[in-house]
Amino acid sequence: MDLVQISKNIRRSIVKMNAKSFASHSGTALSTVDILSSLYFKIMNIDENNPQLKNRDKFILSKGHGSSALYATLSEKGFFDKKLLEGFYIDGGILPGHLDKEAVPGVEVSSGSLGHGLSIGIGMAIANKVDKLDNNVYVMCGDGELNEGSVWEAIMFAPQNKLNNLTLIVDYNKLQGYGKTNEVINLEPLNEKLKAFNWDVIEINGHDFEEIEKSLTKVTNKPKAIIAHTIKGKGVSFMENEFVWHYKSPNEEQLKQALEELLWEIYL
Ligand SMILES: Cc1ncc(C[n+]2csc(CCOP(=O)(O)OP(=O)(O)O)c2C)c(N)n1
Repeated sequence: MDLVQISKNIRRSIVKMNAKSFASHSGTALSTVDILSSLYFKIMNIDENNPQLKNRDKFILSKGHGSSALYATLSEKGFFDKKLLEGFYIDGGILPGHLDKEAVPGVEVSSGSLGHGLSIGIGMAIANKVDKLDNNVYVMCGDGELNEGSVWEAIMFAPQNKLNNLTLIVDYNKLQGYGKTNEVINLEPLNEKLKAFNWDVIEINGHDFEEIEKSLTKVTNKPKAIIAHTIKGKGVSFMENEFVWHYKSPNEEQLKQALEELLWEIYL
């Protein structure tokens, strides 16, 4: 399994989807891709032919405005026909702009209103313990999303309940909707804060497949937080670290350039 190639395919789908529907959030989606491909193609116990499998691992994209990334990953994995991606965020299409768990198989939680995914993931992790299932729950939040107080309630709650089957992944791309995260509300020192709340904390490069896999498979006796340093817009040169790609969608020429780069770019 070639995670580099899979991630490129997912990125190509993302830019095509967002160009076709004139949608925002290309940068948001692109920063998550290498973690999503690792989870869905290497780490998680899931079955695309049986999405409701009882003993499955679950992933929640709490930053639901990055929906194009999860839809593209699920279709790449075979949960549904890639043709459906063409109906992303347009009238008559079945894939809404923010994540909708009723739209297609494989989306575990509807999201888009920030700050709720971790609490929902905690509920799932507790349910697994009650049902004596040893499955894991993974929740990805944006760094800006950590400005939401509800996330910190969940961060307090999980260790109290010894949820070693829960992983929080912070997609730390350093940008959010209205500027740089450290200028809006600085999260630092994030590692120490999460440790103080009694989480097992690992810091990684969120585009390095080895580091991603090592962090996701590390066994802990507490809830685990992975601080993944990522690049907003990763993989498309003119989108990388450019705040404006939170909002803009690629025009025809930009789409062409993005697709060329994603085909030929020498990765990492
Ligand atoms: C409760 C709530 N408040 C505000 C918004 C508007 N909003 C959409 S995206 C965004 C910024 C999110 O930044 P971050 O979590 O860092 O995600 P990124 O796009 O950088 O990956 C905001 C404030 C929202 N979706 N939900």
